[in-house]
Amino acid sequence: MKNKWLLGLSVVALSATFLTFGINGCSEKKTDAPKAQAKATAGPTKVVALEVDGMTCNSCEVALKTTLKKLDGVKAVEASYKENRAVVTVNPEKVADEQIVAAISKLGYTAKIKSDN
Ligand SMILES: [Cu+2]
Repeated sequence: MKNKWLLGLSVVALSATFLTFGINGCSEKKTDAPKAQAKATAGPTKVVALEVDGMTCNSCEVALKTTLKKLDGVKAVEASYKENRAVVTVNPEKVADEQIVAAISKLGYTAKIKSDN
């Protein structure tokens, strides 16, 4: 019967649609924990703790780390989207807290300094 054949065809088409929508680039899970950056840079060291809103996945953490590490004076960056925070180790003679906040804001996240020292 022709109707049965058509029904089978639409089931196949429907399955293909679900498969396509199942792929979501921003929800991928990686298991590697943030490693402490042991980059030896001369000069004084200061740790800046920030509250960061807007990160939703590992890609957001990577984007934040990559951007901040490009700043001169940033020695190490740790970020957690689950805890909405970032910890940045800097040379305070080279980079100001405000520059870190500004760089994070440029990415589209909201950053607030937790500790001032
Ligand atoms: Cu993301």
